[in-house]
Amino acid sequence: MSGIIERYNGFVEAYRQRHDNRDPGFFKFAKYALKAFFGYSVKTHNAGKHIFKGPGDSNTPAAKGLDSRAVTGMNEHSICRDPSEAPEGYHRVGVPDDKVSWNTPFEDYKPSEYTAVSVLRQPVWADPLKPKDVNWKDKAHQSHLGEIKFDQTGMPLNPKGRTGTEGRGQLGKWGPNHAADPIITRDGPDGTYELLLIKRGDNGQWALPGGMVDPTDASFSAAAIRELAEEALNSPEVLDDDIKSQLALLEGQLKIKGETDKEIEARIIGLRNKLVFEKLKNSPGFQQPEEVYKGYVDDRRNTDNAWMETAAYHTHIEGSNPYLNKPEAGDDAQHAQWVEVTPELVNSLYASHPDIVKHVPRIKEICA
Ligand code: RP5
Repeated sequence: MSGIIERYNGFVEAYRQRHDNRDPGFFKFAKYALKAFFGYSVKTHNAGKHIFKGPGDSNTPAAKGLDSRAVTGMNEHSICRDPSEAPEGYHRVGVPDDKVSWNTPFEDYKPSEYTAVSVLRQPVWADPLKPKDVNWKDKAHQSHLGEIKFDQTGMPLNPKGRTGTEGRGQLGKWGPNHAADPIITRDGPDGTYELLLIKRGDNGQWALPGGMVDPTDASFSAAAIRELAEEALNSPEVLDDDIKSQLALLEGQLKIKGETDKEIEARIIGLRNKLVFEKLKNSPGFQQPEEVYKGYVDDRRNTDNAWMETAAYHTHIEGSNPYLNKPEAGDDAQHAQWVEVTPELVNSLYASHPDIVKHVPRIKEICA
């Protein structure tokens, strides 16, 4: 069994390296091909389409019904405007606080355009190259914040306003990109309160062990539990005899069929995660996790046309849950562990996670 686990970890590392590896040659080719065949410019931008002349102009978002959702508290929309927070490949132009709202004219606004090569290659999780080819009625493209607004060229508009970057950045979908986040707490020693966290593989920040919703997830809460299993429950200790024997059986069958090591690893990971998820969702506290937040995430990957939204679910672990005793990182997380809740810790969490976890009354109280 340890062989399976070692190969599994090796597969994850190899996947991570492949995923991070940008290909400038391909990017250059894609840029010219897209422009030649679709008239779609990757690097240039059409500043004119974002020039809104004023409240009386029939092309202004206000005139088209973009409501006060766009005028928001700046703390909800500051990380995704901050050039120093931007992931590799993003070049954000400055958006002053008083020019964030699409309702405010910003004649000189020239956002830089960026869509990652990994997205332009159109993997299964990414949308078509142009927003007009998206099925805006499908479930995956509905926003927790209500109706999505578009500019006059058909580009979806970030409901919290300008970010200094247009395109999709690293996000696969135009408009909302849905995630689900589990908030798992337990009582620690000496009256302390603990939160199960991961250290993110991309920027090393502590974060909730959440991730993107898959089309196969039955619900947002199921997605949150699946992500918890994938990102934080990779200790061999969570593999009970039943799971071990099912994995060994699958490995044997695949070997007899002559599958490659790579294929075997991928299938073992898939089955392992599925079995841990099934057991976890039937364990105490996980049948009906409490939804504490549904909305926008101020994520450093957001752009004017693609942004993160999440639904977060709280479960407090009473006593011992064998799956959660010894967290161990998996998927794209570097590290997983129970961490004592302190105001400093909470305020240092990734993206909007500080605000999201404060929806748990005890965490809010500790941070007050
Ligand atoms: C955040 O990014 C969400 O709240 C969620 O925690 C996470 C999902 O993105 P990946 O971890 O899959 O990159 O915005």
